[in-house]
Amino acid sequence: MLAGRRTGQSPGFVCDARDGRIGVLAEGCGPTGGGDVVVKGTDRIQDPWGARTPYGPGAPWPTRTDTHLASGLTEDDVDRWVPSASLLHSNGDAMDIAVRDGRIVGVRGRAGDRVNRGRLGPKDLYGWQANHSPDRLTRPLVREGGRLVETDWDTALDRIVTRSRELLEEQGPGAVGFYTTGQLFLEEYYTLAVLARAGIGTNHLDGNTRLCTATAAEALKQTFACDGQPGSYEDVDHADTIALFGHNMAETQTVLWARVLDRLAGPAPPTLLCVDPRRTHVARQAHLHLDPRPGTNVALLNALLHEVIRTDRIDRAYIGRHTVGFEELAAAVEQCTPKWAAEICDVPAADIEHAAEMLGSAKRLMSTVLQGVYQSHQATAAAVQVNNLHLVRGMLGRPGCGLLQMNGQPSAENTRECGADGDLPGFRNWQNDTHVADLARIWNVAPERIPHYAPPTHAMQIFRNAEQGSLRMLWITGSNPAVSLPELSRIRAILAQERLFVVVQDLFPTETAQWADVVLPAATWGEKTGTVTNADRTVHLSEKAVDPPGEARADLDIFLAYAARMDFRDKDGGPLITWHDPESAFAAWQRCSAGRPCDYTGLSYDRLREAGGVQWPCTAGAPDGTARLYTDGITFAAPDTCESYGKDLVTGAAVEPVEYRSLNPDGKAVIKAAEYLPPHEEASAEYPLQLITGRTVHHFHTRTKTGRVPELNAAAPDVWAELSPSEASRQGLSDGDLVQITTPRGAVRARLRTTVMRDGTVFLPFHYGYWDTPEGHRPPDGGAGRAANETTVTDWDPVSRQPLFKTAAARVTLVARRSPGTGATGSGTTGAEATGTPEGSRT
Ligand SMILES: Nc1nc2c(c(=O)[nH]1)N[C@H]1C(S)=C(S)[C@@H](COP(=O)(O)OP(=O)(O)OC[C@H]3O[C@@H](n4cnc5c(=O)[nH]c(N)nc54)[C@H](O)[C@@H]3O)O[C@H]1N2
Ligand SMILES: Nc1nc2c(c(=O)[nH]1)N[C@H]1C(S)=C(S)[C@@H](COP(=O)(O)OP(=O)(O)OC[C@H]3O[C@@H](n4cnc5c(=O)[nH]c(N)nc54)[C@H](O)[C@@H]3O)O[C@H]1N2
Ligand SMILES: [Mo]
Repeated sequence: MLAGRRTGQSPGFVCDARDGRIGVLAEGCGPTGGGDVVVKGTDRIQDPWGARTPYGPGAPWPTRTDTHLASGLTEDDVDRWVPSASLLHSNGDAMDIAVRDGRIVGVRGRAGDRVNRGRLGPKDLYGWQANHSPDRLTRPLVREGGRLVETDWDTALDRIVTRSRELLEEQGPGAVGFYTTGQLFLEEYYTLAVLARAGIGTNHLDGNTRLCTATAAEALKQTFACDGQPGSYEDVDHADTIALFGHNMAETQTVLWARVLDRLAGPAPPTLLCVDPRRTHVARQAHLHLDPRPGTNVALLNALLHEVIRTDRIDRAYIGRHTVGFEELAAAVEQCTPKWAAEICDVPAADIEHAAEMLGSAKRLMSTVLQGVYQSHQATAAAVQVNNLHLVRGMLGRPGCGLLQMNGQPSAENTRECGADGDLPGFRNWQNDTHVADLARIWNVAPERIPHYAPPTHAMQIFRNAEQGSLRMLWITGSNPAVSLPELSRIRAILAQERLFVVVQDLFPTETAQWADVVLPAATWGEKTGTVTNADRTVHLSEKAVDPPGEARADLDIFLAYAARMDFRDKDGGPLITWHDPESAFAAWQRCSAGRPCDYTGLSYDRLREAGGVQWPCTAGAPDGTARLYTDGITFAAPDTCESYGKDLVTGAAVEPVEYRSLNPDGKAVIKAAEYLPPHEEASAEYPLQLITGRTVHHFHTRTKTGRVPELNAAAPDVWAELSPSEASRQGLSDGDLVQITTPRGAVRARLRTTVMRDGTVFLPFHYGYWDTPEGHRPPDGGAGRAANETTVTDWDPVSRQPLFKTAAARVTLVARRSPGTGATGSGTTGAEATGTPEGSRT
């Protein structure tokens, strides 16, 4: 980054290798690493990553066991430890749940597990307390005379079944839709996919994964013709260069970040590149930080590819053997010089050249990509260019050459592979009749029963159908769209419609539940058994430790009960769904996954209990799982095997099978070029700033869990907005002022924090809804709200259909000056560097 374009100095923070503060060394760990460490009474609020256990390239990551127990208890007081994995991000940290007297009393990281080697992040350590919240839903609710009243399960399920039957009869399956999540278990998604696709026969089933990892999946489908994470977290151990594209890993995958910090603190550390408009913790550790204008990733990546190709830092042998499309890419980026991109991205051309040199000279390059790329108008086009970078450099399938198109939610991978999103189960291709017939055989139904006349409906379209009135029943499981979808006034209006029958299945009376006709109380993590697969394909078994509160039931049990009442049948008149508990559901899924890329046939609950995390594919031939995909060329892209024939990167139109066959007959990786297009909503006189929304380390999404955890809530109790100090003074604002952020959709009020970030950009965390405000579950009538999505736009990437949460034009105005004597911010922590409040002083 260029000095002078940004103002403000850096406050103290525990781990900051580039600034010379490597962080506290863990006891038992010398500077070259090695020792095993046990940490008790860990404070992950002040120090999200914990003490350093440095290690060198190719060495195993040392263990460090993090534990947190309810105050006053020691491990001697624990009756049982129950194996599980984190469900508050996609990292998949393995942990044991401590149980005493039938209650969860804490957690301990599993030192033997491949993912975290014992470490836990802030949400992992404290998040379990949300299970005990006094406002958990304990009985079903139904709407009576406009109000939600408690009822029994029979009544609640009967209402849903009655409505489903009426709609099927009157309008057909297209009247019924399901909106699920990335936070349930594999067994639950698979059951939901079968009941929706073959039971109801609707095409309208998608997850909030549409907002989250749709682009990860789509980028992999574009390049490798199939979903499936190529890389492994172990690539951190081997990489000599690590590049993070729009990924604030320090706050969103804290344990993976601890692994990176440990490499940075050890011998022969990797070189780190960060691409993010904000000066995040990641940016501060980086050897080079590029801070492009929001929404300009494609221009930047094209320039990086231009330089890598121009300087001939490409692996021609790899390109020739394993790819098609290189010449088109070379031609497309020929004019994309660093100077050209510098104008568009407002990043110095010299920095772009420097970055290209880092990427071009890497021997073991690891890249991660997340929401700074995925939640923008050219999401897939940009993510695909990172794939291209790895392909042209031959950086795939070898230790350290990790390509990680990241996931965000804990089980987003399962949503995708089970087909509970806009895909068919087992990465089957909806355009391939043989794949549909195969699925029909497994389910013992006629192929026509499985809708495949068009791609499975994406979530943004499902809500549109509800808005237009063709969709009359929407069953929402494990998501809070009244806070997390864009343009909330519109979402509330859709959910409020009399004609739309809304079912909400959740732990808490959320903002979304307020609009429901039926609310079903669900059990959650620790209260039910199932498997969960993280971002690097690691499968963990998460076992039931305690009973759920009141009458709450596991999501699997709810789906099974509904399917039984609906009496879904196969083509021989037998029950469509033949399983009855998590383990039998897992077995059913194994049959569906057999022979597909995500093959689970070598796994079992017993095997997972014994081995901890195992990466799919896991088969008789690969009983210990598979660290990396594509170790021996490209495997799933053959026309008969592939999940997708690809799409046009500009329009999103699906490529036809014949076209694909002629383009890629040998099933190689497809190199696809994309032309840069400017963001749809550019800054104007009325809305001079660009709004970015995103996350902070202590909260998860709409805070239904983390907002109910004392330590996490206290760390960041209320919404805030971030501006650079120079931008703030240009707008006549100072740290701590109450400001209003306005876009053409709506407005949010927040306390201002000045931080080091791009001028012309404003940042809002999207975590804050209304359930814990005096108004209750909605913003004050006619006034500004506190949910960032009051302001965001209904618009999406044409290829992945992921909404744009990272670019909107906005203005920031003063509501009230900071009152003297109050803290500088009145709010909690932040991803960027705070200039007002030193990190150490907030509690
Ligand atoms: N603490 C915490 N951890 C989480 C979650 C959480 O809610 N809280 N949620 C989980 C989930 S579901 C997800 S999806 C992940 C998300 O994890 P991340 O993607 O790391 O998180 P975000 O804050 O959404 O966005 C990442 C960064 O993108 C940057 N950015 C914005 N616009 C651009 C751009 O145009 N280009 C580039 N290159 N960068 C840009 C932002 O400044 C931000 O720092 O986190 C997971 N982990
Ligand atoms: N402005 C803006 N908006 C965003 C984003 C952004 O960066 N900016 N990011 C987007 C992304 S990446 C994501 S993933 C979404 C997340 O947005 P949401 O999907 O709304 O995420 P949560 O708030 O985690 O909602 C999950 C709900 O499931 C409930 N739940 C938890 N466990 C269980 C369970 O076991 N069973 C059931 N039935 N329910 C359960 C929780 O109580 C909660 O109400 O937000 C998206 N929205
Ligand atoms: Mo996400």
